[in-house]
Amino acid sequence: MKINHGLFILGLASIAAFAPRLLADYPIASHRYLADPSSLVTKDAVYIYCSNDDESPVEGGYVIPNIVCVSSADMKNWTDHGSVFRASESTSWAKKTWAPAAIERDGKFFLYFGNGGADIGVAVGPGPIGPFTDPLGKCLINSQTPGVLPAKNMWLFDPAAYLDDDGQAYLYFGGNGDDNVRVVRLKRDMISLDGEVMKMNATNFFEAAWVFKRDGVYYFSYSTTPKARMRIDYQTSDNPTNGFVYRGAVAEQPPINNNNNHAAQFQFKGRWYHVYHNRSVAKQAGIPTGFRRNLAVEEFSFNGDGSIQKVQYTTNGVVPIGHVNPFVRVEGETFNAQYGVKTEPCREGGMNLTQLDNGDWVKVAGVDFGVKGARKFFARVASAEQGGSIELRLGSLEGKRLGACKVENTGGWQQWQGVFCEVSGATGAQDLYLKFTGGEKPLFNLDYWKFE
Ligand code: FUB
Repeated sequence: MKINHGLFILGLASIAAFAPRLLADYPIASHRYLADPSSLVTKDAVYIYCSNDDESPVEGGYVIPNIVCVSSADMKNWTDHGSVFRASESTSWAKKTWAPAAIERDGKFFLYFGNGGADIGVAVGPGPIGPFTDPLGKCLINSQTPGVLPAKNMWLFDPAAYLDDDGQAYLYFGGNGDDNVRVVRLKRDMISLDGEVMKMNATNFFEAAWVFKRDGVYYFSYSTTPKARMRIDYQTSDNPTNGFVYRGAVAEQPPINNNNNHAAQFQFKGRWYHVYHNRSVAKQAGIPTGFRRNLAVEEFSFNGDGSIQKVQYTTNGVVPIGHVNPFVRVEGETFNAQYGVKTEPCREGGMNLTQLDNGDWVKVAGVDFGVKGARKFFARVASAEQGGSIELRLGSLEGKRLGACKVENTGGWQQWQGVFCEVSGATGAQDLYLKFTGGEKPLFNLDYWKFE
């Protein structure tokens, strides 16, 4: 079933009374089901690592066999990097990759994940989107790891990695009980433990451990128990492994969730964000929402005493903190909102848009055409069917038409060719809509586009 998030976001007055509250940037990466977000901030982008709910049965539990990464440079448009680590292909011991967390050290990127709630693994790669491999051939932490036990009904999952200013790295994890928080020092190689696992606790601790530091203070955030309404609460300390004091809520249970809650807070280009999951996409699709979560993001700030001003779930989302340059290659799988599209690995590298039918579209927010504007549009496309057109519009699906680019059969869904068309009328910063039109059959795939 195709879900119209754009119309959802733009608002359908007639159904608004019955629809969930209409929120922008809510969801992000709305074309797929992703959960348990954690962040890794680089100079130019934030990478969000997620449990892949697309690959769990709709009503069969959290299978989650792989980790998906999405990234953004402007907090409005998100690029789908697809699956970056699949347990069955890259390990001999894990089947699941729940709630991953990533960290960079010495030019390498490390991904920690729960093999369900049983043990925790680590993968390593040369860049934020991998390729990631299993350096140990076994888990990093299980219940036999010194210091993990004794524990009552502990879930051994939800790792959060933190690299301190003094060069010491820590891994936090655990679940299901106030006394079930654990932390361990990591050696510089990031794939071996430095000493025993240490015990921590947190009031109403359920899951979703996350750590960041601000002004010398360590913030430990987590999901509270169902009894405590599965909020994201936090505690702070001036020490990374002990002395934490409960400080209250970072965020209440998100709208359209009513189930487990998982979030991360991060600073990017001077602003603080809270990325989380809820169940708005599944709800709108009318499917069971339990195992089909989606991503969303809000901005938040701090009080003068360092306490967190509780996240407000807004109706207009986060503000853009950058523009898209249309005169360099822009990936098809980079967008702010969409209708009907899917992504898949592209034979030429990265991902491409696929399953484009007549009427499907993507919106790319804040495309800056400058004063001179654009005269030509280029797209890299492939089609095993009749092709179609890419119609370019500004501001809305019915907004100013810049031109349309014809796509023909290229001989296969991964047989890529470039197409050009003349365009006019685009200057300044605008929301760009790529509307895919044609006949009844699937039209074509789109790898990337750019203007000249
Ligand atoms: O996605 C599987 C589990 O659900 C995570 O590990 C928990 O944090 C909860 O979100």
